Amino acid sequence: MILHIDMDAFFAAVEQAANPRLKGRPVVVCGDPDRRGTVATASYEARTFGVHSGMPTGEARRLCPGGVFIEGDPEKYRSISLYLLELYKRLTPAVEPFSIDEAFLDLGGTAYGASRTAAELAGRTVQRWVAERLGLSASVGIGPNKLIAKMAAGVAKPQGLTYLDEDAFRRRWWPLPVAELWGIGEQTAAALGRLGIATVGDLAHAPEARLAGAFGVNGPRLKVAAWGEDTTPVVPYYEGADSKSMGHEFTLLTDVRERAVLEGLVLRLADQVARRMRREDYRGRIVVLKVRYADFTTVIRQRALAEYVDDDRTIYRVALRLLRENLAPRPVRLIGVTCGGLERANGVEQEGLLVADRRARSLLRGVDRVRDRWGERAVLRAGALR
Ligand code: TTP
Ligand code: MG
Repeated sequence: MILHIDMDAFFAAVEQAANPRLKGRPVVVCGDPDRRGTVATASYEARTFGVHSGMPTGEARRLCPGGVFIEGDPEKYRSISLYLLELYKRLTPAVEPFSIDEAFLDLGGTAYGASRTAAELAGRTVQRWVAERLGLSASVGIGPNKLIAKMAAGVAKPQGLTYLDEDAFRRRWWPLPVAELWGIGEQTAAALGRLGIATVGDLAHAPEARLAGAFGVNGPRLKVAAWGEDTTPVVPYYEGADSKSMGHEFTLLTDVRERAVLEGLVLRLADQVARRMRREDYRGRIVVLKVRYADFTTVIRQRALAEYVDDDRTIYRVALRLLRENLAPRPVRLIGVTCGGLERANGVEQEGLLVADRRARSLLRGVDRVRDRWGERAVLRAGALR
């Protein structure tokens, strides 16, 4: 029994809780309200005017001239996010932070995991705590795995509490466009459309070989998701630090706030970590990003993967996402990438790889050979040169 908790209109709700005069009013939280920038989030009152995350602030002002525009305060939202995790830990130690306002809880092994009723009680309890202590509202999804719990949380927002089993998941999503499935972006949806796969149900019944031909190893995985199946575990945030891990970090000569530079560094660090894992014959499934700001506050964020990896691209992609989700617009003095949850690869290449992956593997082997012979800097990805 997995719970997914997603705060409603998080940044805007925090502002409304802090200032009662904003309750019930359209509130728009953005970067700098006077300059060009985008909307971080809008209260549900502002959403009725069509305002949404990612929209240019100027457009939001036109749609909602009576709105209250507030400059966001990331430090404040992060500290509330940490407080929320502490609340969740009262239900189970197995709490995996997923984003600034989302977390997965594994209720297995607690009394709350015993039945649907018990899990719903846990969900309502969290909602009550969040309301009483912070004046915020949360939506809760409950399901047999992370995928279903995550998607259930979005069913009835705000203040929703939704339980779905696999059958209910299929009944609800099979008629809907594939883009509604968690993890399917615009490009994947378009590529599926070209294969004649329009709905989640189409995807569930698509021939595996066709999907593999178009998407490599990810093809069959998409199909599994369409059935509401997901075996990725909830990884408590304290794990990964304890289990074996390999990481590299880099202290900058001068404090840096340019994203492109930081992203280039993340690529280089991911490359170093992956290279060392291959050399020492390890694979890992937890990617950890560490950022230390010029004022020495340090942020550590991690994400668990569905499978064990040892390639720089996967580690980079995950670390980059963590960076983009968590980086505050402040100068950075140190950045680090670690891969945790390591296990021995035992020299075995991953099985069942399709053509695209086999080519990527042989590229990696080639790079490793060049470096063994000519040194670590003999070949680099272009992005790491920034
Ligand atoms: P979300 O959970 O996606 O959105 P939300 O909590 O505001 O609203 P909902 O009720 O639909 O869950 O994101 C959480 C916070 O992350 C959000 O309050 C602001 C921030 N955010 C951005 O800064 N930019 C973005 O593009 C998005 C999507 C979110
Ligand atoms: Mg939210």
